[in-house]
Amino acid sequence: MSLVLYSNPASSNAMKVRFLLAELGLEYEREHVPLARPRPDWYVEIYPFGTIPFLRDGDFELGESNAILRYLADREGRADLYPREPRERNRLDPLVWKPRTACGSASAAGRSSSASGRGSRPWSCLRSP
Ligand SMILES: N[C@@H](CCC(=O)N[C@@H](CS)C(=O)NCC(=O)O)C(=O)O
Repeated sequence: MSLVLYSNPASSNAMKVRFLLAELGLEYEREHVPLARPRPDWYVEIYPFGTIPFLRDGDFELGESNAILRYLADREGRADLYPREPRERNRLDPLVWKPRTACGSASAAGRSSSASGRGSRPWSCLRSP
């Protein structure tokens, strides 16, 4: 099998990737990586950053959950999930990469939030661990 996901059931970052793999209907092998630090030598050898998840696709290797999501959507030609047109794509990117920054900067600037604790921006309630 060409796709191997290095993952842990407790990892929300790995879960995002598992959700997308399911949505895409892709079969893959799952390699368990313990959450405890330090990470096992065998894992650090293949992925020196040691974070979870990590993807192997044949001889191509990729870390960082958001990069993996983008790669898989592109690989499968799913422009409905990750657009190819630059303006559409870049309208989506901040939602993938920046929600934590948006929350943080709103609170750092002392701006008030609504009663629900959410800011005024639609993405300010999102989390990308
Ligand atoms: N930015 C990375 C974060 C990966 C990450 O922090 N993964 C967690 C598991 S969800 C982890 O490895 N945490 C344990 C640690 O860093 O020791 C990504 O999105 O893949």
